[in-house]
Amino acid sequence: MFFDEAKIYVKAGDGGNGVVAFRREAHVPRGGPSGGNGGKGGDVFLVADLQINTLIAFNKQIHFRASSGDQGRGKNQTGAGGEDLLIHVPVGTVAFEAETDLILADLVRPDQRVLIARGGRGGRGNWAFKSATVQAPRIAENGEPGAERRIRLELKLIADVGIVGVPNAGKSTLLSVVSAAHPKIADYPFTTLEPNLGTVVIDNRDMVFADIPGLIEGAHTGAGLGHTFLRHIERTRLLIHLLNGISPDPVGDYMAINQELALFNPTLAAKPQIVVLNKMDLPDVQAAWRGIATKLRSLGVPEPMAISAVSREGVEALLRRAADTLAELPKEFPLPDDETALVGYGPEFSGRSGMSTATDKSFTITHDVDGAWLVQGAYIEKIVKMTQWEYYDAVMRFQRIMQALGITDALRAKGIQEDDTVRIGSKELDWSD
Ligand SMILES: Nc1nc2c(ncn2[C@@H]2O[C@H](COP(=O)(O)OP(=O)(O)OP(=O)(O)O)[C@@H](O)[C@H]2O)c(=O)[nH]1
Ligand SMILES: [Mg+2]
Repeated sequence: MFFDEAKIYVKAGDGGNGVVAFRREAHVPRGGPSGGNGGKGGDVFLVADLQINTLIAFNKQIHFRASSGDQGRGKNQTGAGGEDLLIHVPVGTVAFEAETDLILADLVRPDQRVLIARGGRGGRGNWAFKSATVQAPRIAENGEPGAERRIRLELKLIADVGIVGVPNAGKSTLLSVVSAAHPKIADYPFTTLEPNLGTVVIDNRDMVFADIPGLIEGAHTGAGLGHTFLRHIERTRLLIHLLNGISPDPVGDYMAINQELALFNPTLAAKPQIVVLNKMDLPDVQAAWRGIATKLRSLGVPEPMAISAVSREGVEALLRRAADTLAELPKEFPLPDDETALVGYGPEFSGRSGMSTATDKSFTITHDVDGAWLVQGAYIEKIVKMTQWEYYDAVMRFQRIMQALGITDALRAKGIQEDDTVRIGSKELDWSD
């Protein structure tokens, strides 16, 4: 089994709590505030690792948590930061946010690192709350919770050229004669159960070939093995469409496979193809070649080729043509410049809540089952977690934030009464004007 999909849960470290402390100095009855900030929570990264070939490890472990920051200390010392967590994945892994299916990271380069969940910042200690008017603040913040999210990992092979065709066309045989790969070869269909990769060198140019399991009609709906693997071809820049010379109808096969590619994903059908008839060492195939070539040309194939993977006749010309074609094609996957690129490339990711911590200040007000007021919103729920309720100043600050976000007015507008219960996240408050 080729493990090319996995779902994981990641949680970045929470920030450490800030503390309330005061300097004690001889002869000074009460020193200034000295409570330090909490340390930052550890981040979670995905790292592309050449040593790993499949996502099989994520069958066993699916929860990943980075460690939290330490709490602040007296003498205005910041707590130690939590350790970052590196999750090693194969090169070629694409990470999606499970809920939205948005691409978070496309790990195409060895050792590429992508931040997928940011650790919470440390809560501020009372030293940080000192101001001209507040000389001895009795307030500190809890650490900000680390981001958490569910992620779907998908492994897509990274190859320049995909060899596609019906079962038994000789795809694995071709790979075995042009590269050092040793795929299994046999004259029954679906010999190849997982894609095989091989590096091919011609005229000092190298390219990576992928031999894909045989495709049959209905592949796009899951028939045969094909559909699991069709997505791997999405990343190739060129296809070698290999026809089985001894098939009763190689041209019919050719059309059927193209149909499957198009039905799976139109961009697959639009990929450039080199169409090649295989098994030319057999007299019957040689006899049929002219007619097949004519039909292919009439279907719009510019220069159909013929080879024998076994005798290697025509193989070198095929490789040369593949290398020439690749040289003309744009490199399809632009890479981020920065090795430690942040999650996602597009503007749709900036400020997404799963990635960093909650920034969305919108809220809703409903009634909970027991009639209590229920205020929900990512940002205010985060503030609840970061408030140290035992300090009066902290409670006052929380109320100012409620006011600033418009939650207080919204509750009044909805008719909240003295002593009503308001629930926000894990906190219950008694309303009082
Ligand atoms: N005569 C002849 N036989 C070939 C040639 N290429 C492959 N074969 C034979 O065709 C059969 C299928 O070859 P494979 O390379 O396993 O075919 P495949 O396309 O990888 O097949 P699947 O993995 O099942 O999709 C084997 O018996 C090969 O020996 C060729 O050029 N000439
Ligand atoms: Mg094969």
